Amino acid sequence: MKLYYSAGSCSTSCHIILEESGLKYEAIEIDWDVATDANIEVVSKLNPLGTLPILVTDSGKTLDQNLAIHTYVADLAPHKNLLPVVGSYERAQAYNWLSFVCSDLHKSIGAFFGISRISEDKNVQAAVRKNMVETANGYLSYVNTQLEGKDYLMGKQFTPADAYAFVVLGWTKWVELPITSYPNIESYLGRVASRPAVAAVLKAEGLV
Ligand SMILES: N[C@@H](CCC(=O)N[C@@H](CS)C(=O)NCC(=O)O)C(=O)O
Repeated sequence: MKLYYSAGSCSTSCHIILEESGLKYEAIEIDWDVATDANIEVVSKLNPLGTLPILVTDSGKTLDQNLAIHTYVADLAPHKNLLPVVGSYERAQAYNWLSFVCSDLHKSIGAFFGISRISEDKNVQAAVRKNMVETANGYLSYVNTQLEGKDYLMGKQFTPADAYAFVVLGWTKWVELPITSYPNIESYLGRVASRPAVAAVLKAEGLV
């Protein structure tokens, strides 16, 4: 399998789950900071949406959505228990978390990166940011409460939602969104970062 990723973006979470799975894979970096025509061509050939992650399976088929890549990889390594058994309530709960991270958390915190594209007017940007901060804090407060007394979002089991939440919550420092009033999130980020597979990916992507 091949994973196309850009360092520190949501695709890092797929990199983490591949590493956690113990499966053989190749990680190929696309550096958007030096987005060359060649980079853009590679990505858009594989995914007309032009976004990462992109997973190319051993038979040459592609997946380009985080949720699909996470569940596909987890199911290829059932002995790693990255997802609860099919048909269980816990399996649905793991999807519930994954969907929350994908549709709510990612979109609210990721939106900060695009503020300057909304308007060049600094007053408009400030007003937009104020609104985004309120929305993001609502989600951060929810996650903080949900993590009370737990190691991971599902409790004891580390699942793809944790890999994804870890990456997205990590963006808060890049977009200057303080999380000091969310102690459960802070300790969670430390716990996830200390997993060997996560530490290996952060190193491989040059993030530590
Ligand atoms: N719907 C996709 C979204 C993926 C996504 O937003 N990728 C971002 C990185 S975090 C990206 O490639 N952005 C580049 C761009 O939009 O130009 C998913 O859930 O996987």
